[in-house]
Amino acid sequence: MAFASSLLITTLLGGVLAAVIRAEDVLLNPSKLEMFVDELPDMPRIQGFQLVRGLPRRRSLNIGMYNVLWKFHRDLPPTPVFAYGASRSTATVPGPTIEALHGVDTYLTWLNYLPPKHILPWDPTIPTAVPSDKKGIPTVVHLHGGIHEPWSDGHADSWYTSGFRHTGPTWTNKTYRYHNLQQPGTLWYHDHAMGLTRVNLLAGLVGAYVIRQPEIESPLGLPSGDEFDRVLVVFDRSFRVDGSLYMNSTGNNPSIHPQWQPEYFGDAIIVNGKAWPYMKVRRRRYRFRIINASNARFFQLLFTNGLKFTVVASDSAYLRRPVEAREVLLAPSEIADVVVDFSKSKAGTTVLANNASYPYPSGDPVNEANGRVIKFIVEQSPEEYSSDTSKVPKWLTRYPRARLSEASQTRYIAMFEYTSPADKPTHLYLNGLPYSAPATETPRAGATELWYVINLTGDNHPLHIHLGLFTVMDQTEIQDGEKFKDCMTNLKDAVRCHLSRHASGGRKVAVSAHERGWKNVYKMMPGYVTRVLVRFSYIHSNSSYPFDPTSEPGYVYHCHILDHEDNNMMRPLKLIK
Ligand SMILES: *[C@@H]1O[C@H](CO)[C@@H](O)[C@H](O)[C@H]1NC(C)=O
Ligand SMILES: *[C@@H]1O[C@H](CO)[C@@H](O)[C@H](O)[C@H]1NC(C)=O
Ligand SMILES: *[C@@H]1O[C@H](CO)[C@@H](O)[C@H](O)[C@H]1NC(C)=O
Ligand SMILES: *[C@@H]1O[C@H](CO)[C@@H](O)[C@H](O)[C@H]1NC(C)=O
Ligand SMILES: *[C@@H]1O[C@H](CO)[C@@H](O)[C@H](O)[C@H]1NC(C)=O
Ligand SMILES: CC(=O)N[C@H]1CO[C@H](CO)[C@@H](O)[C@@H]1O
Ligand SMILES: [Cu+2]
Repeated sequence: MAFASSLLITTLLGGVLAAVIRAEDVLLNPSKLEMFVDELPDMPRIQGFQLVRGLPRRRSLNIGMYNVLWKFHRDLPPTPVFAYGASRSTATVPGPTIEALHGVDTYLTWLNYLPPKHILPWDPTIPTAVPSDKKGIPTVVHLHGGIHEPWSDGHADSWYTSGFRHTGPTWTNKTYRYHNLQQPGTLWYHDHAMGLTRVNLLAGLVGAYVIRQPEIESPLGLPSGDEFDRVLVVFDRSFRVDGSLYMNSTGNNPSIHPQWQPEYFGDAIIVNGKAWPYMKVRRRRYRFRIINASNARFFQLLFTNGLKFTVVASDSAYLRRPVEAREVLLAPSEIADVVVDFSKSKAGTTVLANNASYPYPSGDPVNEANGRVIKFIVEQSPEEYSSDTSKVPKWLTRYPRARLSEASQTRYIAMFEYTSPADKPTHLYLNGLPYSAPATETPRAGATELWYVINLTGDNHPLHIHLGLFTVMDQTEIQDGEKFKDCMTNLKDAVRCHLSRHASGGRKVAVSAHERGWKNVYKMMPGYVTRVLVRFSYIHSNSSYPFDPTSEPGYVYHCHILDHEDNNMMRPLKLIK
């Protein structure tokens, strides 16, 4: 009897608590958060190498994933997040910046210390990693832009839960080896677990990784050192008034997918873990490596006072020559590596603004909240300018260009969105195939291939190819899209549909000058065919990889809108000898 009544009390209390939680389940109005009150943090830096008698040598690192509290804004209560860190007490959102040295291995053991239950709603009806006893949060880390063996690539099915208690079907190694033999540049690491990528990143599992090669980079004279070479990790988030992260837990087709929605957009713009921060800068040049770590939000970045960007690299590779731009459009996961010269700023402050509609390009225009990113307060003392010895050189790198004549294989990749009878998206496929269908993209190691990416949806999809780098050749409007779609619905064969419809006779849209170099993500315009030349060997030396890229479990390629990637806009990529 006593037991029964305490159960009753517990149930009643539970009901009261549930009511309280529901009352608190109120979205925070972003206008309640004053902008530019938190200073931009610099994330902890961890060296990916060690010095032994003055010489750089390989280093083994352990980085954990922890459930901690993080302050996103002065006036927002601490937010439960998942954060990477060398320890629980030093874990941050984004995680520490790992600084690797070209030619020196970094061995990394990514340890999952996460609790049994997720802090965000997820959806078991899309292909998702679920441990057999349903306890623990599957995670696996992908180093985006990294060139390494499949077993170090963070394959979506190589997930594991806390203490490696449960592991996914293709999991093999606790420790990953990053060779760092590729061209110097900016990479980032983030979670890639099957069907959970969007929620694991939303919870905070992102961080930057920089490969430096002083013998090549120092002579360039770009702004350098901890103070003037800074990583900016940008993403959008929504919060409840209690500080917790808000993600809608009702799907847009709840009878099919109870939780999944096609795109997550947050109201607040977060840079290095702070909502609309400010940064005090000197009257001189800075280098910013801007990483777009949003789930789905594009950013069209521009300075309110007309200050220009000089783009020196995009994604993980330097351009041939710097390109000046007033605006930089970044899709999720794209990286703009830019120099900004604040000595050119007449005003004492300038705001980096965002002007990308969402979804991009046909959605809502930006508003007061998501149209602002970060404020720069420019120090007034003029002497600082004269002490700036950095420069932007005329030439940066001369990596061999991709040549069409080298392409040994042509592939067609059609992007396709499926909808419910009520015309709400249910899932997206590449070439009409789910992720689980056997690999159809099987490039030879060392090969260069020409891919026609045919976007038959209304959205711009940032395509990311693991291992390979590509250059964008051209983008041509599809003139007979509806016929193409009908053909794909019937035949599910992009090659036959493309060849039978002559889908490439339309208007061409130029690729921006700063996006003509080597990339690992690019925006596939809706209703266009984008041709990319993909290289499966090093771009700086044109030499093959010093490891076996054909081993299991292979790689993947996917849309980098995480909500799409999780619901089947991902395919295996299996290299062959
Ligand atoms: C990881 O696993 C692969 C395949 O099982 C093996 O060849 C490799 O040596 C392992 N690497 C490490 C660092 O343990
Ligand atoms: C959550 O998504 C559902 C389905 O699209 C929608 O009806 C509802 O208004 C959304 N809730 C909020 C708070 O945006
Ligand atoms: C970030 O990427 C998302 C997804 O591709 C994109 O929608 C958004 O515009 C990008 N934002 C920036 C600032 O580049
Ligand atoms: C922002 O975008 C809108 C619509 O594309 C355009 O009309 C406007 O001129 C842009 N504003 C700036 C400052 O570029
Ligand atoms: C790169 O290597 C491929 C294959 O060996 C060769 O066909 C091509 O000409 C090389 N390209 C350059 C720019 O050296
Ligand atoms: C060629 C093509 O498929 N274009 C499509 C692009 O997206 C719009 C909006 O969904 C469609 O109406 C077009 O058919
Ligand atoms: Cu997409």
